[in-house]
Amino acid sequence: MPTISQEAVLTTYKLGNLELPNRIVMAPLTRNRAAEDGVPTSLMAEYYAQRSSAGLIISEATQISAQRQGYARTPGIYTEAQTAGWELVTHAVHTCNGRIFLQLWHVGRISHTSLQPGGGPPVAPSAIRAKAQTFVDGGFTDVSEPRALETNEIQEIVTAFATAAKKALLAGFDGVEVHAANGYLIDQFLCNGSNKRTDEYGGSVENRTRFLAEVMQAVIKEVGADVVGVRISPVSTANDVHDSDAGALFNHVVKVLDLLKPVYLHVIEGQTGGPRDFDPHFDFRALRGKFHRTYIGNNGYTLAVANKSIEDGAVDLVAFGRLFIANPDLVARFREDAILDPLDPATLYGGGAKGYTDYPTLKKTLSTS
Ligand code: 8OZ
Repeated sequence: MPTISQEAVLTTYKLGNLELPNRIVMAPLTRNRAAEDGVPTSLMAEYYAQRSSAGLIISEATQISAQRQGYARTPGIYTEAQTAGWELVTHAVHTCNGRIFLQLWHVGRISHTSLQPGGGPPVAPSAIRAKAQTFVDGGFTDVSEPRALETNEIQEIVTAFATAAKKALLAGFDGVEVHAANGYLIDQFLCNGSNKRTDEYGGSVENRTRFLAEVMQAVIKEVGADVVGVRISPVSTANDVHDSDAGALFNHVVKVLDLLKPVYLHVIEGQTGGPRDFDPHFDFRALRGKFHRTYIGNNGYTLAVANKSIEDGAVDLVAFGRLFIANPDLVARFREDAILDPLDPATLYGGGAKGYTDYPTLKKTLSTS
């Protein structure tokens, strides 16, 4: 019998028109196992299907065009071959009664000339190189110096997000998540450490939020608000992004998002991949109160913290990242209050089935021990 403390995450939830069997979300996780040309593989379909007992799966970050790639072997959603590859994934997840959103990604300045079409510089709000690394040809390397986008290039990127959303739904995804977190292009526009523009996309908090608002508006217009979520990371400095007043910035961001009514707001509550304790001056509870649709909390949640946060009304759903890597049956393990397996850091990024589809389920572990 589950104890009281296990119950909240295991209750059902209505997300837009989707009935989620539990409140456990698989967070987006970059694993660098797509084919060379960004085509999702049958191994990826197996990996996601293994995790389909999650209330909702959010796919790994997926580039919306060739210019938007930042790392080797990450998938795309702009060629027919990529769409066909994703169909294998959505079909496998749906066959196992799961639900999956695709995360739409433009890396901006977090890229390397060797990954850019024609070997040119990556693009960014301003020509400021990040103190960050990317993964190319089996190794890590410093990111390249970007060039600043011309004002008249921005609409084409907004449109590319909407086109990618449409392709995602055609490939069978249940919805899309706009990646506005972790120091990638949208976050680079939001934060004044990386955005020094003097046009209508830079300067005031309102101007820096304009690009995100236009992307959300375009994507929602294309596929409908009930199938569009968005992820933000208000205090994370991942990929060298920072703002001099994150409180004022993200209060405005969430106010704007609330008006646009995406189906959920997904928040990394602290440093990405870091511990749950965050800057005490940032009030995530207050942020949550400003958004009136579904709130997904993420970052270092344990089962106990997840249950308490749901019971307290601090979150509706909880996204788990690292725990889903080594525990494909995380939902069953939570139900049983079972042991959780540790992940192998050596096989996180790149490679094949090892450290990807070979983590055992609890049932398998028990039957072979
Ligand atoms: C880890 C390695 C590469 C990319 C993110 C898409 O942080 C990522 C990512 C994570 O959002």
